[in-house]
Amino acid sequence: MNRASKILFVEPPRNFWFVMGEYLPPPTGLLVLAAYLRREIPEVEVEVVDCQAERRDWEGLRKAIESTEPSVVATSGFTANAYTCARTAEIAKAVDSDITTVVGGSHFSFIPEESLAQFPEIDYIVRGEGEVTLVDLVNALRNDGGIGNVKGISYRANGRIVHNPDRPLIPDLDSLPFPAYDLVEDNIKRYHFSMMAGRNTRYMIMEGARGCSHRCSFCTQWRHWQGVCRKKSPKRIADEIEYLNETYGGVFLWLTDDNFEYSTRAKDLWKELRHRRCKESLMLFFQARTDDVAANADLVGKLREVGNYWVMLGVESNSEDKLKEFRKDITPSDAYNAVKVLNDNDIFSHTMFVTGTRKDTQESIESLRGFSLDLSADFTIYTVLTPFPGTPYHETAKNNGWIEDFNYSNYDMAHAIMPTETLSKDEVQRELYYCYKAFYGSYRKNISGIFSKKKLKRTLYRHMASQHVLKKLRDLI
Ligand code: B12
Ligand code: SF4
Repeated sequence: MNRASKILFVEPPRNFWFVMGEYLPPPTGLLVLAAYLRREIPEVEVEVVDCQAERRDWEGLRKAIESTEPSVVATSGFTANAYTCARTAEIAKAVDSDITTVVGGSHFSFIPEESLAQFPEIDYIVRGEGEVTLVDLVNALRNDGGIGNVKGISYRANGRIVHNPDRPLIPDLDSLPFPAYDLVEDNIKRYHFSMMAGRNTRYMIMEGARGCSHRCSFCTQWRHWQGVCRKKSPKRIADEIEYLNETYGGVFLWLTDDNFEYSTRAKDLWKELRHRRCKESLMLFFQARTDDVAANADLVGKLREVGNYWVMLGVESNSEDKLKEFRKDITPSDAYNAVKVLNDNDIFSHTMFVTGTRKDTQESIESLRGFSLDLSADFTIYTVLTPFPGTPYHETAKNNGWIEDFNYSNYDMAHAIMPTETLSKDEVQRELYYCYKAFYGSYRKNISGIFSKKKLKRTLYRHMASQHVLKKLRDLI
């Protein structure tokens, strides 16, 4: 068989992030890659197996690979999912050692050397942006030569690990095809985010941009996209929203943009969406910075008119010093103003906090808890500072010997990985539980949440009450 005549994209069996309850996301990265590959090399067969949606365990995946008979198996993962990618490759090789295995995503991109040394079952790592590199790699495999010229890959050759030069970014994201949702058509009805939108509301994820112009010390995203922020045009975003809504019934649409930037895009996106019928049924989710939301109340209100019901804000800390340490370039007062803008516009306000920084003490985390309650957001997620490979923070933590847990499956921001100067790793874990307990353990707050006027808030509090999230967090101590 040709060395790359049939590509099987695999979403492996994975654990869900219990903090967010039960949900089933579409394998967006794989669908984006599949669409591009299919357009550029139409003669190559492309299939997707989504083990999550099809309820396949590892044995189920083995059977799927056996029956599909692919020449290439490709999968994707971030740090917490890295081992599931390696296991996928291992199963592919066990089915047929001639299958070429390819992985990508933010984790492998940053530590290709370590990953190829640790996982002999992985043949190629695609670093950074995947579309053009995958096409070049598949072409090289089909031609049985030219691997050395494929930019952006790492692999083994002649007993050593080789890293080809980086690949330049695609200049215009509008040039990408729509994600290949048709390849998972049978699964589409299963994608949901029941904690928020309910089980029957179709959940889809779409990209409006790649990268971020900021440089936060704990974040992998800006480096993954080479420090550059590229945006799709508002027209393209609206077309894609409309397509997902009208062709596949997508309602709860999660924009992957790490920093939506109302200041630069909201007005034009509103203009694009306001005359489209789909706006009536949409539930758009954006991630944004507090300074941007606080400074653009009018634009936030406009996007609410076209379906922007939920905004997640990276508040991170109540301490000016910590915000400086994170290189976040925001102030605690931006958080108050941003949450107020969202609440005033009847948008579900979701705040994110980081605990467990080096200087954190019991008192400082107590004060962060107080601040987070005072903000009056609808929903709050507390995380522990996690030294993701690829972040500046990882370098510092590694060089100083702060990392106590090297099991990447625990890098989900709910497991403590490091102690602080004054708190042990276990105490950091306990403090995290106290944060959630303060927010979700109050009887009065829960009752008002369960009967809130905001549908999203009602669903969330019912979920929190029924899913025993607090108990699961306590079990981590
Ligand atoms: C949607 C999303 C979620 C959703 C669904 C995730 C899912 N599908 O399972 C939810 C809310 C459930 C979620 C949860 C979590 N998430 Co999340 N999530 C995202 C988000 C916003 C979008 C992912 C996406 O679809 N991107 C679009 C695709 C196209 O981009 P991509 O995957 O990077 O793929 C491109 C390249 O990387 C490359 N590539 C990637 N894979 C492959 C594979 C091959 C074969 C090839 C050739 C190329 C390639 O090519 C692609 C196209 O160029 C990202 C941030 C982001 N902007 O990407 C965070 C992100 C992936 N999440 C992150 C984290 C930490 C988490 C959580 C652990 C905790 C948390 N606080 O959110 C949980 C854990 C969930 C779990 N246990 O699985 C981090 C990961 C950091 C890291 N290095 O590990 C990210 C990067 C956010 C961030 N700012 O740091 N997440
Ligand atoms: S945390 Fe947010 S603002 Fe900071 S670099 Fe990452 S995506 Fe950008």
